[in-house]
Amino acid sequence: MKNKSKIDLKVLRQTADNDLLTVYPRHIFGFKRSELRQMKRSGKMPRTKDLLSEDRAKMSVRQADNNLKQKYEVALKTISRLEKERDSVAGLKNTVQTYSIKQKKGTQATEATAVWVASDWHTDEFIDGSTINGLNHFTPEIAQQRVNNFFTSSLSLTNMSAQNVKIDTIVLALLGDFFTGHIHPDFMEITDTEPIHAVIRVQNMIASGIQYILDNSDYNLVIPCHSGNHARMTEQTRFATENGHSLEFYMYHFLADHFKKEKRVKFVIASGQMSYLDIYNTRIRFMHGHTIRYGGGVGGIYIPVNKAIGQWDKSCRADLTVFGHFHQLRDGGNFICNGSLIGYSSFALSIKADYEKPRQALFLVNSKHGVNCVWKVNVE
Ligand SMILES: [Mn+2]
Repeated sequence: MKNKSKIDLKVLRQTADNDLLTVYPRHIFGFKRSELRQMKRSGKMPRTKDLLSEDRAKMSVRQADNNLKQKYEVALKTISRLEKERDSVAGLKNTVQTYSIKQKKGTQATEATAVWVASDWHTDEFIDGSTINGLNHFTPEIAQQRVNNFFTSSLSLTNMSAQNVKIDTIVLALLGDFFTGHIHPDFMEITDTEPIHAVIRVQNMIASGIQYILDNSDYNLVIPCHSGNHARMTEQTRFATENGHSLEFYMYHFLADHFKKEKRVKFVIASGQMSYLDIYNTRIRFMHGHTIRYGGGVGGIYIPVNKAIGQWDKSCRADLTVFGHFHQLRDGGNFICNGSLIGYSSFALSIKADYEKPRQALFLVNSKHGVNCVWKVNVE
């Protein structure tokens, strides 16, 4: 197709039906002069419009060729990229290597003490599920069952831990509010009996639980005791003389007397609102917790608790403060707040506590690693 560019399209259009040899005899569309003469002689001279459509068809084929070529280049690049990706994935496959971890068979190089935290049982109280959206239901019979669950589950967890670390002693922290009592007139309507009967009943539950531990294990028992705010016989909380008005303080002395001949049991009945116990290198402060002021602020008990601990640490520092009262199990690092056995109640609702199932805390104090293994013992 030589010299095609020299064709004047304007002229071609004018002579579309004429003999091309007349117009451009020498170089029309690349035909040789002799060929043109031959075509003229044989009467097969191509007409301009036929030649144009033939050319357009060729151009369209060429365009299609170009498109195909572009697609092919893109396809080649895609294949190349995918091959690189495949190679890098194949490379990764060979990078995973394992090393061998040797099984540790309880070397007993360290030892631990299990701390069971018992508080906020409220064993004489009724909870009508319909008053708290069906979230909990509680009767003195259910209380008895949950107390039994507390002792059996806690012993199972302690035995399980003792498979890997030497455990000789259980600290059973009795932190108060084992019954609701009648400190406010409306509590008379939600309890099944009077405070004296309630305290005798729960005293027997605790004594039975201690006896269960003695009968089913070889652990020694250290039992720190604190009164809750519900055990008082006064209308208002008394601070310096609280124990003198507390039915729980009285109960602890009866319990200590009951087990006085048992060498494996040691009661530590606090004279004040808090007591300290050193377990290895960890100093623990026990208390009921009602002297911590919490009004349901955003962020929960953490801020008021840390504020109180900061003040108490100025006079007598502790590594860990353990208390109940707030019916919500929290491990705050420097404190452990116990859950409740009664579970979600109108009290929890009124202090805006998060909903949680009835549970009690159990943790280990390790001779080398300090406080670890903070369990939530489900008592339901
Ligand atoms: Mn309380």
